[in-house]
Amino acid sequence: MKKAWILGVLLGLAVPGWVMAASGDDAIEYRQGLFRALKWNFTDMGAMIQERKPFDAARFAQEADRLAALAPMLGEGFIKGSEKSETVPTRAASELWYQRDRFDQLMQQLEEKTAALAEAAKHEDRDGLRPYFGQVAQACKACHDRYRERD
Ligand code: ASC
Repeated sequence: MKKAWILGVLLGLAVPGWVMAASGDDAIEYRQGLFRALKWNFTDMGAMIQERKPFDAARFAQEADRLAALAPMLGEGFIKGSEKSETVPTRAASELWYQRDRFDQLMQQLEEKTAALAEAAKHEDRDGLRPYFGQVAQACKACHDRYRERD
């Protein structure tokens, strides 16, 4: 019995950091990673929509799928304890935390608009996709205007 207890303690000490609950810093890094992935894909789509590069329907559809997959993950990264950090800079505005319902509504909008864009990308051409793309851009901006601090 004693042996088992000692083994448990030893194993407990050996548990690496990632098995433990996520910290506020982890949450900030997680959501920033998602925002960067969104931006990477959205920027490429924007270049196609604005005719700065040739329209590639398969690629556009793949990128639209990625936006639709990433958008519902964002909210998870805004957990209690991740409001501010000593070590990881965040531009999440203080209003976000006491207007959480409004913030969640805007996140919901982003989910809906990215899903609509991904659906449209299955059959629309560039001109047909432009309004759907514009609605995603508006959803990004609506939230940034309220809940992202200025640079
Ligand atoms: C981007 C980017 C944003 C959005 C926003 C859309 O490429 O970095 O924050 O698009 O400008 O309105």
